[in-house]
Amino acid sequence: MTLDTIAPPPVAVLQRIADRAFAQTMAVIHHANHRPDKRRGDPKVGGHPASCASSIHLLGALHLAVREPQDFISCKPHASPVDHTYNHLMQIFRDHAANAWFGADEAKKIMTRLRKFPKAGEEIVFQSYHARTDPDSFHFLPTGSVGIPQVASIYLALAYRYAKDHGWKVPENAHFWSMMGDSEFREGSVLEALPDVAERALTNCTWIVDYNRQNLDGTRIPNERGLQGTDCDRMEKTALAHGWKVIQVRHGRFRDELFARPGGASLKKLLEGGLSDYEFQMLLFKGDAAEIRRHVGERHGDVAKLLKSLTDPEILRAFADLGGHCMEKLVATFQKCRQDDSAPYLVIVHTIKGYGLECAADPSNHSALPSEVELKKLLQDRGLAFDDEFALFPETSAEGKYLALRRDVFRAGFDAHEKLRRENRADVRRRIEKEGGLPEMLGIDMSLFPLAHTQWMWGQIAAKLVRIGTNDEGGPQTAVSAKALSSDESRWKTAADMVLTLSPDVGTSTNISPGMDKRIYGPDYHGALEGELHVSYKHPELTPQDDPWTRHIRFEIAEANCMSAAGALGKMGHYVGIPLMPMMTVYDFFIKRALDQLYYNLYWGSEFVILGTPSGTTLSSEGAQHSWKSDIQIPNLITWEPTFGIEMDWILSDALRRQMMDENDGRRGVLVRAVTRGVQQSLLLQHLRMQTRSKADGIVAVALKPKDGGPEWGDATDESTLPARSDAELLERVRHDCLAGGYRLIDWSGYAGYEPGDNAVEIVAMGALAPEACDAAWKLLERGIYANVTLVSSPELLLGNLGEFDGYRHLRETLGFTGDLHATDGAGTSEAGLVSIAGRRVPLVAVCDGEAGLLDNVGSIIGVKQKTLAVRKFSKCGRPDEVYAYQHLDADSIVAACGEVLAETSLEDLRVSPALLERLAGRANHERRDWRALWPDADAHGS
Ligand SMILES: Cc1ncc(C[n+]2csc(CCOP(=O)(O)OP(=O)(O)O)c2C)c(N)n1
Repeated sequence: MTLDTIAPPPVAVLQRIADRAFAQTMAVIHHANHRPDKRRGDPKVGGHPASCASSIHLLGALHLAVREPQDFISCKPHASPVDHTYNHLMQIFRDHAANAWFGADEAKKIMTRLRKFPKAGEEIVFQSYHARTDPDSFHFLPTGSVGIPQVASIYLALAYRYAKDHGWKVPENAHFWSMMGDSEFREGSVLEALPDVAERALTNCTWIVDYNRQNLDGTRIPNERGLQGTDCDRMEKTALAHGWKVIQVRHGRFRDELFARPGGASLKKLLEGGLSDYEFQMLLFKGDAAEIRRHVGERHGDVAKLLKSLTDPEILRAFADLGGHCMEKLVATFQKCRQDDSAPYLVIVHTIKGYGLECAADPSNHSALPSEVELKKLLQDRGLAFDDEFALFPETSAEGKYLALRRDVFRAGFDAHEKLRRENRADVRRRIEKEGGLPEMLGIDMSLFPLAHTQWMWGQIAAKLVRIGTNDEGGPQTAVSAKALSSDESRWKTAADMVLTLSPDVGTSTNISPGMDKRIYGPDYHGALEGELHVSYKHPELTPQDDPWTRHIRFEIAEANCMSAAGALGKMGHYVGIPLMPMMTVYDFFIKRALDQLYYNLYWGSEFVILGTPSGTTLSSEGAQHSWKSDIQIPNLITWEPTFGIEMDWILSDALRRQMMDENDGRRGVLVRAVTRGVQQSLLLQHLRMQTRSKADGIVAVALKPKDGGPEWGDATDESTLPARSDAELLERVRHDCLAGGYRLIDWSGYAGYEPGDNAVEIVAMGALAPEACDAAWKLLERGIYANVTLVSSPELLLGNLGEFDGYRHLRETLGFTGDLHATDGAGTSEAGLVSIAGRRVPLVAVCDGEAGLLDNVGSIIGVKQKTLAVRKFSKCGRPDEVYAYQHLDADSIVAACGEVLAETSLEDLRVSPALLERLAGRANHERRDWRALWPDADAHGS
């Protein structure tokens, strides 16, 4: 059974189904607000009946007649109960865990669980707004934050097209429907996306505005004089100017009838802009025919005549007869949008907020709830009992038969979709296995680049991935297509095929030009004039094409659009089994422009990489306005900040491997921050080789040569005379540590004279400030202070949400950060006979080019004194060293901070009672209540 074979039912059948859906939607909301376990002081529940009511018919037309299984829907958050109700009537609630459809009885119970916390036996609930966990989430985009899902939806259309143009199998004929409120249409994100849809020829997208002229705060009162028209006209003009086609569904059939009578044309004119929205709303709300006659008659004589010929109820009916409640017109309109693929469509559907409810058109109806009496009547009028309010239509009724057909089509569509998804995913795995599995790194050769920055390295990696991915696609010869693949490179083939880059107009300035050159993806609407006119320049050629060798999607300065696109492209693994890996490159400072979109992507479970570059005050020449970096901690996000080029390779290779192997649970979104300040790459191995654990086994204490600034320590061995393990071995160790969140770059343990608790301090640094931290360590050594330097590669893994999951194991165990009290000189006996031992912990200084919160909790995790140097004021233009000094992030400031924490780390006296000494010596046995028994798991992480 396919949709083509189902004859559309008479409109009356659709209308009756919508009618029942209306009453049941109200019942869903009623349940949410009348739970027996409600307690005084609980937050309000709500559920937005009026907002649902205005959408009931337009969503009905979509669900019952026009939508097909391969389509996607996004919906204004407050109408989600309407969708659930139609899906209930069609019986398409799915048990995701059991991989089965819920039966009618269970579905009825689920309908009572809107906004309920899942409990044993009642695990399946509905979130307030569409969520992935809902039993009817198939092809529904999550929502909550208005203005975002509809944008995600258009980029999902783009992702489908991209996958198809690149040879992947995607469902045919998908349409992307988004419904939104009229106030929502004012969101900047929506307006930002408007031009992109027609420009990218996404003609399978339809946006529907529920034009009810109200929002949360009340009746919307647009200034028609200022806008030179009503708000729906503004919307229409805006969309037309951006290449959309627009349909306004203004009038119902009764109005059409009146328009055909004498004076009807004037009535139509009056209802299409002759009244302000505010006037219309107030007259509608007042519901007084005499008032309408008077108000209209004063200004529109010919309409007055027509109104005079109508009875009072007819006048009221005419006023309320908006097209948004006419199933017939809505179905016809949406079908047209689906069939016409010459442009995206904006459909402005004129509706009444609270339609069919006592609160209709009431300015204060946004959160108004119908009383139990009203609900009972709504149910009763539709033949539903209050205690079986979610009853389905009888199977033998026209409605029941039609709904059963839709159910079968949707269930079969779901199964077919799942099958395709699984096959695609298996195909990707099979290809990767056949290629020999994924290597641990891409192996960028940096030997000719002793001074490199992480942004440069990103460019190298992007170019290599594009080269590998497009190697067998044919296409133009460019810098990235010249070389044949090595055997290791060939193992990346399928994974690299999934990679594409995108950027809001900062691709060339963030070093990814080679991958962009002649590889811009987009509708191929005019040829490359460079060739035709024989012009040449040192710049990537940017005319878009839809060929399989394209790999970059270019955006205007539209960070939010680009972020939404990254999210949508990164959902292809989940939806279609094609794990595209969008890598978005953006100035880190401007990520916050798209923070809500980033949050949405993560909530949605999308897989993507964001390269935030350049980042921090290290972008010193841009100074004052570009310099800040925030501590972004959102579930499902992992943040990285590499220092050395090789780390960028490890990190991106790991991210790509995890995505291909589906091993990125809890870290599907990857944010990597890079900089444009060159760092001597030799710093890494130079310091690694010095560590005692990098030397041959059995070395207990070594010393530095005096010329290196280290104090001479008796007959300890000069470290430079001791060979270190192989570079490959050292780098492999650091790779592991780097991918776990951080590694020790300078580590004095095992050095003669190193005495934690006395002359030792830990410096924890991140990214571009590594050279400053190293400088500070060497300066401190001249004063006899041993400062270890640890580089944080991922604040998230080491100290953030992901670190917290395993009790910061890497920090505590692998890197050995502890709050241990190290005994020093100064033991004694007090008058009370207590023996005292003095000790100190090793204090630490954290230093980061960004908000202090990025590294501010190391001390509290391990329990030692910490001072954090961070960006605490607006910056200035200058050289990096000048700006670092201004921000107190330079080596001298780090030295001073180390001195401060050492001074402030007080000598702690440990008073030991003779009784404890007795017990410790095993000479006394004393049963005591141990507090650990109260939290048996508290010690599990070594705390
Ligand atoms: C970004 C964002 N801002 C504010 C809200 C709170 N909010 C939810 S619905 C709403 C009003 C919606 O009005 P409109 O778009 O006209 O839809 P209606 O419910 O009136 O049909 C507001 C302010 C939100 N969910 N998301």
